[in-house]
Amino acid sequence: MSKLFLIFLFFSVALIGLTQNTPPIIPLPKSFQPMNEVFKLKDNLSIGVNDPSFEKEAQYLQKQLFVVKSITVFLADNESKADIVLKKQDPGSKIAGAYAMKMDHGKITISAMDDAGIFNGIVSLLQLVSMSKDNSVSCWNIADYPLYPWRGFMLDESRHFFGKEKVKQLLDWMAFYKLNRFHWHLTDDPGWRIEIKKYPLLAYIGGIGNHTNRNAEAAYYTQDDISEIVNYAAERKIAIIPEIDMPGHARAANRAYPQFSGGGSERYPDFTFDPGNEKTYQYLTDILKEMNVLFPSEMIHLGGDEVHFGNEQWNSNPGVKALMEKQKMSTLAEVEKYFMVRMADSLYAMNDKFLAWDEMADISLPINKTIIFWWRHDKPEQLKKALDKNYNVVLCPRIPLYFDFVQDSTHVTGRRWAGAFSDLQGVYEFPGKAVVGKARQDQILGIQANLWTETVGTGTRLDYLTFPRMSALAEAAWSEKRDYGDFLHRLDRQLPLYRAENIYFFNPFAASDNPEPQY
Ligand code: TNX
Repeated sequence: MSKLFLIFLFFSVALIGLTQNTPPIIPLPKSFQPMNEVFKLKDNLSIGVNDPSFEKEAQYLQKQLFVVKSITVFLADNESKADIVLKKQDPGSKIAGAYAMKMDHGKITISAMDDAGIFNGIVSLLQLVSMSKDNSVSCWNIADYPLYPWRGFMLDESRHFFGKEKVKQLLDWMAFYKLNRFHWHLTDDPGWRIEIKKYPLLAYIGGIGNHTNRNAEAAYYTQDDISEIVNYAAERKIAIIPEIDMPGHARAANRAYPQFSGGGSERYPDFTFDPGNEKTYQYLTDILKEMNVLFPSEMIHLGGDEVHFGNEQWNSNPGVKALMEKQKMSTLAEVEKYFMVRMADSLYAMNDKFLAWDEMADISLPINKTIIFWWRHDKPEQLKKALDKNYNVVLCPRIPLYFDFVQDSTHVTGRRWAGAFSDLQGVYEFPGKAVVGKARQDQILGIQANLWTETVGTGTRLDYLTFPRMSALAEAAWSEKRDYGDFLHRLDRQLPLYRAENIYFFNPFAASDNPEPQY
């Protein structure tokens, strides 16, 4: 960065500092008003609820006040005398997750009609608390609701496995930023990361290896681990959506159970499951049944991407040939569709929604049980197709929402697309005006960033690619009105929180602070 630019940055940040009248909260609330008072946080304050359904949220707040500030408050049995009240009451918006917060020196009241709303209010309060000095919390009156119901983050743990503690830390930060969907990419070519009781070799053998070391010791989540993480996420109002990628990206599974492998090409041997073997459908459905038990979100992502990478051998597979004849199919693309429709039916039969990458916009399925993820930023026609077919869509285009792409022109490890990458401002301003026309807006469930991990072998690098872009993602998903300068100012104030947690983040104000880590 040039000196001149730094001087410019310094003065613009200083200027914003002088005129700053937004609360130190990311994502920025819809409307707010400074109260010019402080609420003094101290031991022996009490939290009350006017509805027993908010007791879990009261406990969460109690616990976090202790974690963040070592302050012990208690739960009151009478809300009328409590200092902090969680109230079932119309917050002024009917949107799910809406809340209002009123604060003065003697009392804080968070009101909402649903527990997600109460939780969102608690998170705003906790951000103010984290920013407070001497436990004097600045008071704001806030009325707030999210722009999108789907505010997602995806982690690929097949390419590299990070484990329970890292995932919990990510869930903590997601909650801090009001992100509410964790998409967990648990299977792919390098490794299968979830225990399936009926097919134990998936974890024992499929779990061996990763993208950089094919002999790495088996790494996977047991079903107990999964339940622990699902509960941890639920406490933070985050739904977990697991992904079992099929019919392609299936090499790890195929190493464990080669009898269901059928496909591949010279470059990608054993890349797909065998759509020409009737038993494959039962096998995969059995796996999905266990997933359905483990994940209460009632939706499973079945991938469906990049099948053409390695389905060449379907041409010579006798089972596939027989299937094509029987079903009167003439192309491999039809076989792919046939396979996915059958697997989607398995999910529908369990009352789960079918989620898939944008390749699957080509098939026609019940629109209220299907969600399409638009990822190919270079194929806007695929997004248009999904919308024209009336599907609900999550937007996660590579540029700017793939976090394995670099975020700064000087970075060398990580992806680019014809030179383009995913910088903080690009994430912040997404989707902008042009991506989706007004008429189709209500089919957009939300936005999601995807962290693929071919180039992410350590927690340090995971941090670096995630922070601070996760904060920009959060504001893009929550707040309709955006002001990048004001956002940067609020972000700057949060950097000490990253440091306090030993997060190795990219510092957009002083890139040399933390050099780019390699793999
Ligand atoms: C494409 S996104 C993929 C992933 C890779 C990613 C790397 C998608 C549906 N498929 O398998 O990890 O690019 O950026």
